[in-house]
Amino acid sequence: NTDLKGIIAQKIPKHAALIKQFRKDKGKSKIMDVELGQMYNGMRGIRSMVYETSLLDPNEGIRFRGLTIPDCQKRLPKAPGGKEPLPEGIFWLMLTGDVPTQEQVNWLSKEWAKRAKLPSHVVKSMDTMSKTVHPMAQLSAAVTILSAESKFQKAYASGVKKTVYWEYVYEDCMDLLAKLPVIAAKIYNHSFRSEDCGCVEIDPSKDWSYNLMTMMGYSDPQFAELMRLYLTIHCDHEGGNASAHTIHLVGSTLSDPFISFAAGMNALAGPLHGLANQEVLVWINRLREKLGDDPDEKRLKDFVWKTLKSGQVVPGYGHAVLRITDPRYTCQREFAEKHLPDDPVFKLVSAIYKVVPPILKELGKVANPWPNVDAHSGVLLQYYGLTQMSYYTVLFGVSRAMGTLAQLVWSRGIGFPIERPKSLTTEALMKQLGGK
Ligand code: CMX
Repeated sequence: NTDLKGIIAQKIPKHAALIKQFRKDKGKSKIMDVELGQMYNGMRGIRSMVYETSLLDPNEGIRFRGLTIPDCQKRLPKAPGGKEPLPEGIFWLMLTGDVPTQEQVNWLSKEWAKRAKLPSHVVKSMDTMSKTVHPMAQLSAAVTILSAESKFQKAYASGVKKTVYWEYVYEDCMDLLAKLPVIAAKIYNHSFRSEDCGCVEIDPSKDWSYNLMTMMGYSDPQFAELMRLYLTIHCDHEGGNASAHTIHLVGSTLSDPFISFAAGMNALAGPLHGLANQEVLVWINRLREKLGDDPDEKRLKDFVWKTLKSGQVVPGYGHAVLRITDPRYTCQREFAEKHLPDDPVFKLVSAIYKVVPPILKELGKVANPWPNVDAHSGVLLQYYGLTQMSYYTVLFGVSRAMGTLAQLVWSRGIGFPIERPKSLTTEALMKQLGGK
């Protein structure tokens, strides 16, 4: 069955009814106590959101609808002759909760190809944007103006009932997902390719990742495999991270999916979040300039300490939730071991992996000394020739669309209200707790 909308049309009311009953039975149950320290610490660890597409365990990593990354690598459909999962599969999984068949995934590739064309006003705006605009800002701007096409926005204005909001949100999300590779490729070509290639044509017989790669001017089938893996593993990381949470929050105001997603991209563009993948390569390149490709351990340690003493973070290390090496790091490392074991930058990344965690532990304040996803993605991209570091977060964003937009469909389907947590002033807190 490839009627994706029909499948979720059956599932949404069942889940909404389940939640209704659950709230009736347990609505007053206490989930946790919130400590004052948590309020001043970026709300870290406060359980306050419902987000259905994925769940992050500090000591195990991410699960997408119950499946780990190795599960997804094993169980999700592949491209012909390929070994890595197709991102279409993880989107289907997150949206429906079911592992898709090859037929369902092939249908999705075709469906996205069908919806991929950009309206001419978006093309024109993108083509005239200054090349000095950061690729993430270009992404945010392009998606924002794409909101002129929003079916949800028009349906809302025409007064449709709340119970069918999700149907229009679904259409917008599918349109946006279909167009994102074209937007991403246009940003790449506009910013970094000397010729005005205008070559952003989708091949409807190919998958989403392959099309993105070819529209950017690449053709290595192994790079297509990397793209599939990359776009699969960056897709979602439960709901509280800055980009997912922003999309969830803005979506809850009934802003359309385009501007909701663009808002999340502005959050992803921060160096403590998605931009860390750019920062990692910038940092590694600086290290290579200073120490060469094969520095001994002592010089490497000195370089890390110098970074820390100058008040900077070591990019790609640490996490707000995880307390282990990120499984997204591990699977990229496995990809590198298989396909580029002798690459000097990969060897350097491995050497860094040995020296950084003990140093961060020694620092005493870092909750998680282990690498996150961003510590490994840049080295793989540069190996295949994608050396333009300021572009890396765009690929992260294209992938992050899948989880966050699948959730957006569910959020409107379930009828989640506008998000509005309570804030307090320090004065009010002191009054309550008796501090000075
Ligand atoms: N290098 C140096 N110091 C670090 C550090 C790192 N990699 N990770 C954390 N710390 C520091 C924090 O800056 C903080 O210091 P102060 O108290 O002086 O401000 C202290 O350790 C405690 O922070 P934490 O509880 O361990 O971490 P947070 O939950 O506050 O922040 C994160 C998490 C990811 C922002 C942080 O680890 C960091 O800045 N890492 C480097 C940037 C990075 O890789 N970001 C990408 C994360 C993944 C993603 O979202 O894409």
